[in-house]
Amino acid sequence: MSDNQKSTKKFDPTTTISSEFGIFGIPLSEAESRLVLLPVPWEVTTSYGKGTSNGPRIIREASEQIDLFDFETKNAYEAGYFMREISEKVLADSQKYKELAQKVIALKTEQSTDTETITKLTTEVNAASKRLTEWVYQQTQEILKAGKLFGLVGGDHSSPLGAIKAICEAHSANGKSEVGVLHIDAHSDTRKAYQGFEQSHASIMYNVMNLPTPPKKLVQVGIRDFCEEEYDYVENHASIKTFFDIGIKQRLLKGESWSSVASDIISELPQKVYISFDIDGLDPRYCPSTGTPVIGGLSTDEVFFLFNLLAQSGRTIVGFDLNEVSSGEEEFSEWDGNVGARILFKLCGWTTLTNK
Ligand SMILES: [Mn+2]
Repeated sequence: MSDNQKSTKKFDPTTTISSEFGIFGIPLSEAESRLVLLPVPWEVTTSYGKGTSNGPRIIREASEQIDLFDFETKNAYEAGYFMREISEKVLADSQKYKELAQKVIALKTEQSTDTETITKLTTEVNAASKRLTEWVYQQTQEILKAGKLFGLVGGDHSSPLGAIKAICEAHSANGKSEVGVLHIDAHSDTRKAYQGFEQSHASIMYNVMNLPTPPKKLVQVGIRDFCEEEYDYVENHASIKTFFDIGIKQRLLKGESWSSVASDIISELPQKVYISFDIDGLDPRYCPSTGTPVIGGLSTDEVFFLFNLLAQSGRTIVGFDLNEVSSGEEEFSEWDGNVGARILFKLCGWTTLTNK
């Protein structure tokens, strides 16, 4: 590369990368960056396992080891990716209301007759979740209004509801959203409420489909853990197409290619796509500390192939979230953070490239 070409870059990754800089070691401010990441360290309604509120922190720490040049997305990072500060207030509220939610779960498990306490605590947790969703909604609107591309790093899977709301509204005509949600997950997440919590991680896609301006389409991939009510809901909803994990595996095991399956997935999506990526959609070997791991699932190769094909199809990624990356009981899990950071980097790259 000539000196002339180099000087057009916003920064030189070979000389300026340092851990004192931002996510992926990119030394740019929010104003200088094309894409802004909103960390949401929230895990109030997680039912099993903990540590998802550490997701943004462990991903950020692991992100420093990633080589910026990428075989698929090349120099997309030069546009700049910036992660906002992890909010201490959100983290403190998450801890506070998670304790209340745990009390509710414990009382219900022991079949307590103290319905007054259960109702009171449940109401408090639901109100806290609503405030979080409103905060995420406002933050997302602010980032979009500044002309930035948007990504969210959770937190449990309830954390992006406000972001999906803002993005569906931002891309709508006559009150109808043009956005399709590509939802990668082990779980359908279409419960009306879970354990009494209206904004549970297990209800995110039910809540998304019941927004005032819902997405045009919901395409679920890798789903392998759901109840009968959820099965009936997705199978009978005109705007939902679910690629169950077992259905995908049957096709692959009979000799069909992933390329063919991935094409079918993409063909269900409209031009504008929001990706909601629950890390547990992957085989648990990629996310051993996630709260609700389920056998089966996708490989990172399959997911990266799907992203690439989505971009090649000419569709635009209008935003994304990555959620349920967890440290488990520990403060840090290098492997979970490492996989999360690599997926986040691909999401940032393809979002940037599909918005040129
Ligand atoms: Mn989920």
